[in-house]
Amino acid sequence: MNAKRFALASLLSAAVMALFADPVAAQSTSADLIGELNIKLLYIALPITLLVEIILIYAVLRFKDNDEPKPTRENRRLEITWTVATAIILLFVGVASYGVMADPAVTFTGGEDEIAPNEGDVYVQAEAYQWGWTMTYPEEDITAPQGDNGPVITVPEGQDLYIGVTSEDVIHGFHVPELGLKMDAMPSQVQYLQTTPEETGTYQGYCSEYCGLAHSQMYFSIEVVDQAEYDQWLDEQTAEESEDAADMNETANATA
Ligand SMILES: [Cu+2]
Repeated sequence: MNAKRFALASLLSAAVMALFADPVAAQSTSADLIGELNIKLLYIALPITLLVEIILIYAVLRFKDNDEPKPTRENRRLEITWTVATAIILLFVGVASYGVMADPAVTFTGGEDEIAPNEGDVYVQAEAYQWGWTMTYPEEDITAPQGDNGPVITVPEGQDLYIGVTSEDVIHGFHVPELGLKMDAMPSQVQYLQTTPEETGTYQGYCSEYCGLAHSQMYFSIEVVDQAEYDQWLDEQTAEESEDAADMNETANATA
């Protein structure tokens, strides 16, 4: 392979990689941050990979028939260059990663009073058990209905969403890959997630911590709808809950 062809092949593979790394439309602020960081790191890693591979292949082709290899000579300038270059790259990776990890949309460290502080914010409590999820809206006093694949959390687009994740028994994991959400569900401890869904749709959720026999069946989903649809859904749920309560009262009265 001549140098021209090699350069062309390198460029082509770089283009293909960039194509695959092209971010899909951001579904939430959390997924946004994580996706952007991924791309930034890829742009650093790509040229380094190409440079190393080119030097390696060049060295193999150029010196493969060399019968009298000479020992490497010390080159202080080269050593200083690669030490400084590595330090700069690591510093960039560290600063960029810290910026994302310190963002509340990735790591929420706020206290109780910072949970859903604004009007329109939604707070959902996700309680895991062996083997399923109980999803409740403590402020509205409703429980998320069951869908075909576990409970369905309905939330409005463009509003801050807070999720308190906890467990009844063993350690589980709350994971919605497309929304960039992941949090361990620990018994007797509530840990919070914060995000803003930016795209309507249905997002599949999983248990991400192996927790026993039916671990693989611990599905749930998050349904992101527009505000009007959410308000309507909320009204329906509230009406249903009070109907259920009335039914229960009637049954209790009838048996009394
Ligand atoms: Cu589980």
